[in-house]
Amino acid sequence: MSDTQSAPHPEKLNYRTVQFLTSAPTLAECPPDNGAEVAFAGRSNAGKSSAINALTGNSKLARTSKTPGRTQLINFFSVSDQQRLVDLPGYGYAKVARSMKDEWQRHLAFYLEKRQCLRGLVLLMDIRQPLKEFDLHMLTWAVESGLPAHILLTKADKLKNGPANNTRFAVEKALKEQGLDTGVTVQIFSSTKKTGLDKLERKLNAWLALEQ
Ligand SMILES: Nc1nc2c(ncn2[C@@H]2O[C@H](COP(=O)(O)OP(=O)(O)OP(=O)(O)O)[C@@H](O)[C@H]2O)c(=O)[nH]1
Ligand SMILES: [Mg+2]
Repeated sequence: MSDTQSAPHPEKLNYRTVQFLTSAPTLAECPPDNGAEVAFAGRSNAGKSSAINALTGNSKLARTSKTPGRTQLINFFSVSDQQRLVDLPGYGYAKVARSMKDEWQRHLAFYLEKRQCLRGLVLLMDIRQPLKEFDLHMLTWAVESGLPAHILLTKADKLKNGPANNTRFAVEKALKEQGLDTGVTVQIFSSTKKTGLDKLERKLNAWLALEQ
């Protein structure tokens, strides 16, 4: 898969000192649109908040839950005063009222389309259920918008190495076949076992580099 254009040796950022910045219910309430930002998106329960916690080594930073739909606001975390991680509300949560669902998706779409400082999208999918309808929708949007995307096949601890790798190959193949592989990379990930954390960090370092 083609990798994204980025500085050859981007600065290694320290994710251990990441702090919660703010929660925004709408685009208007997001922090100033400057510097560089990477958003974590994915279906409800895919493990977005857990991935941010694993990355930062802070299990209490982003709220996780067994109840899907825990993250309902756009949550911002600062890596530095010019670099942020964003925990987006999960999509596909069936138990909230239709009107509320539409409302979130509207804000999500607004954020994705209007945010100038957005450098890349980390798209999380449960390795046991990859490439669902909304994942494809997000990827299509990212590819068409020229926004690089990095797929985390999460909860890889639920599978043995062989099946996990086979899923990764199958996902890469499916993306290629659907013309969704431009600027898109795929990796295996587990927040519980910390699998693939170094790879994710390298991707974030490249995307968040300020001299791009
Ligand atoms: N086994 C395993 N469970 C995980 C992993 N990552 C997350 N989980 C579990 O999956 C559930 C959902 O995780 P969250 O991180 O809250 O998911 P989310 O994508 O932020 O969900 P929403 O905020 O609802 O969109 C929790 O019960 C987590 O403990 C993982 O790597 N392995
Ligand atoms: Mg969450």
